Amino acid sequence: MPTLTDEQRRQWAVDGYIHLEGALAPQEVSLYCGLIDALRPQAGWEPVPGLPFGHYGWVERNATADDLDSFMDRRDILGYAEPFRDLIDRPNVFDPILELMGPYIVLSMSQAIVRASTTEFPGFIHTDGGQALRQIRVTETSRPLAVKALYLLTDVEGTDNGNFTVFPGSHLRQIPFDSDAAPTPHTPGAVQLGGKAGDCYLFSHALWHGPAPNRSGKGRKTLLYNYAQMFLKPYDFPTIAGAIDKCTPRQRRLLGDLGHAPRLGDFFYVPEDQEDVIYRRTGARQAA
Ligand SMILES: O=C(O)CCC(=O)C(=O)O
Repeated sequence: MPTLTDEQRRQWAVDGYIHLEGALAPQEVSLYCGLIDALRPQAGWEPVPGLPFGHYGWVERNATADDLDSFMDRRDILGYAEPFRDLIDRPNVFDPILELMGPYIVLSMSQAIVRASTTEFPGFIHTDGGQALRQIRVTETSRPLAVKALYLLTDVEGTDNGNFTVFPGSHLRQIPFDSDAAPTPHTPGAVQLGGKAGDCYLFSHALWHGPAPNRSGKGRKTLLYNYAQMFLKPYDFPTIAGAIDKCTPRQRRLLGDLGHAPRLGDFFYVPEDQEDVIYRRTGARQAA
């Protein structure tokens, strides 16, 4: 059953993203904000000084654990609480993802970010997937290689308030990235999106995007889940193994449990029950 409207399909093809309003109910927004706050005193993967850009190290406790509006970037969050696992395949967001990507996918990354209100951070525009994927785009009629779901947990209006910023259409047209003209949240063509806590943005890995500066006076909280075609390597690994026992068969499959001991051919040709498991068809093997 198609879940996307014609307008959403158009927005995906032309702009490279879809804005899903009200994906989470207000009480869920409160729940997830509390769970993000509760991550700070717990050990986990975060950016640490000394590591190359974009790399994460294991930290025992967030240094700013007591200031809940300060910056935090925690990766690999599925092991911390069941509600984080619920978002792996939450139907009102996952069904559109399935419609866009098809059934041969994995969840490659989970993340919680708090963008602090500060005059220091200028924003950061990029594509997803690092140096290699930055140079790879697919056509309007192709399935995406990777799609991210960004759950907004803080109301954002105006500009430079931690807005999720996009360059509509840039998933199809390259933007120079290795020069002094690298895009910023204020480069012509940038659109600083507004949204309500509970909204979700789905966007292509190839879309130039990122956070605007945040001068709002409050931290802006988000959750991010990245989905990729199966042959692409997941970005997260450690607690996926710890969390997997508590997951449903479909969630386990999305985390890379193919239902058999590892063998060559995995993540290349899919298991015979892949579509049954992913579409949750009656009779799908429960052991997956
Ligand atoms: O924090 C944001 O608004 C965007 C995060 C982002 O750019 C990303 O997850 O790739």
